[in-house]
Amino acid sequence: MVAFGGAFGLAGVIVPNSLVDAWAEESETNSHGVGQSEAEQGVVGHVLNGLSLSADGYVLSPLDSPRAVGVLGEITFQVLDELGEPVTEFTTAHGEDLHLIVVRTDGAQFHHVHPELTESTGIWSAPWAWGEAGTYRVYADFTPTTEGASSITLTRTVEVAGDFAPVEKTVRQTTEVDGFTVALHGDLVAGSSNQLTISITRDGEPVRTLEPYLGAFGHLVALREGDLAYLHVHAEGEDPTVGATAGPDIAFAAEAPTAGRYLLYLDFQVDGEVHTAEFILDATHGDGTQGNDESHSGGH
Ligand SMILES: [Cu+2]
Repeated sequence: MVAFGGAFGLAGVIVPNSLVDAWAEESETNSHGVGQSEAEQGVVGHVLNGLSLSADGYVLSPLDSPRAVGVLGEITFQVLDELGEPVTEFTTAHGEDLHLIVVRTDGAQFHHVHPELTESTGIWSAPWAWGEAGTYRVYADFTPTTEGASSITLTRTVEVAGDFAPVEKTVRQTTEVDGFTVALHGDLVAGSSNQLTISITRDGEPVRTLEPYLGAFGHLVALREGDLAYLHVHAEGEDPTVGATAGPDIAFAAEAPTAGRYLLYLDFQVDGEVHTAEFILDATHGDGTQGNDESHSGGH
């Protein structure tokens, strides 16, 4: 079973009604992985995304960004090919040629932005200021123009000088953001696809005016605590048409590669504004036992 960012394997195991759509960024628009079996990938178990600065011959260059907290500047980088040449053409996926996710390693300070490409140089840039010190993981999520290419997620670490107090990562299934209450129902289970439903209310009233954002009513990024492996899940159902609205519930099919703790970030749009709701969830073992229980650490 391929899951958790099996960007190439996913399409090959798509089941009717696209349950496994989960965990693979852009699987519906880039379902080119057909025929590439796990065996061909030479991988036993899950293929995880967002753990390396290189993949499939592509390399994420070092990033340049403001040197200190609170300084407004730019974050810039290139995607390089195997010859070290900057890549200047990409396949648009979910409305953008490249999605940049930035998060501190404690899960705080999450950002999802869309930098601009200077085609003559292959340099991506976005206005940037670090809000707090700490160690950050930056993920560049893109799809090459190569025939049959699947999306790729490359990552690097950036250190921002200064003191910081890591936030505590306790399970959080309901969260408040910008006046919205966002509740997540359902369980993450290792090795099997499960439905997660997210319900959005404002002042106690269900929100029925969710708007499509980048081609879906909701984008869910999940990071595995411990290595911050990356996955990107899109809301289930038909791709929304322009002008369509949805809510208060959005459903996702999700499968965790292992038991343990996951950090989840939902991007949703209401009245033209994008909001990000953060959750922390423990995935259970397939047999229903808790994943993050310390008492298990020596037991398996
Ligand atoms: Cu994006």
